[in-house]
Amino acid sequence: MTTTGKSRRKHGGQAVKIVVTGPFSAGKTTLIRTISEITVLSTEKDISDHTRSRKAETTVAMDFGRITIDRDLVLYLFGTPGQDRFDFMWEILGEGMLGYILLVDSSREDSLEEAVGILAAFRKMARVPFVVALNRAAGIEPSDEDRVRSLLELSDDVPVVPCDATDRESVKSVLLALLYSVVDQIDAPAGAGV
Ligand SMILES: Nc1nc2c(ncn2[C@@H]2O[C@H](COP(=O)(O)OP(=O)(O)OP(=O)(O)O)[C@@H](O)[C@H]2O)c(=O)[nH]1
Ligand SMILES: [Mg+2]
Repeated sequence: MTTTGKSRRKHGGQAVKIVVTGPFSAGKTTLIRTISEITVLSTEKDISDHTRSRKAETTVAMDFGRITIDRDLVLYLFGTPGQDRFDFMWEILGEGMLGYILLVDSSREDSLEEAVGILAAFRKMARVPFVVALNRAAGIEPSDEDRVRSLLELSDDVPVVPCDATDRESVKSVLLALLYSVVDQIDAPAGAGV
């Protein structure tokens, strides 16, 4: 990968790096497994602390998957750990990304609160386009989106989209929202939307 997040592939298409980040247990590993056309390389380890009551395993380094959009564009998906004791991985995985998905578990208030700090770290790391995906979003009201926008201090051009990380079409639409944002940013004045 180059620092622009793009690299030439042998047959002339582009390979780009997309990062999926977000709080503990938001659904990042699930999202990548749902969409990847290759078996996802995951680094999940048993949880030994109090968060074990929520699930048995957590990502400790990364998830890695791939999706071919067409012969000219292949996305490499990198999922981050959600627990902040592994936050040193965020910067490593963020290197050279074209954009990122901030995935939040919209059924849990603390997920949104954790997302604030993660987004601050990512914004500091790279001024690249991102989308906020609200996982488990069934029943989300327009007022909930306003609350997310205000808490995360999002400008209007940052998409906030519902997501079901277990559903391929839903994950596709999240990725498309990000790709449209990337295209919009290419057309927009420097610095807009990030
Ligand atoms: N119903 C439902 N369950 C989901 C969805 N996404 C994830 N889950 C479940 O939620 C739990 C956490 O999902 P993970 O994909 O491990 O979450 P993660 O963000 O990778 O978690 P960490 O790596 O520990 O931060 C798992 O038991 C998933 O099966 C979803 O969209 N709908
Ligand atoms: Mg994970």
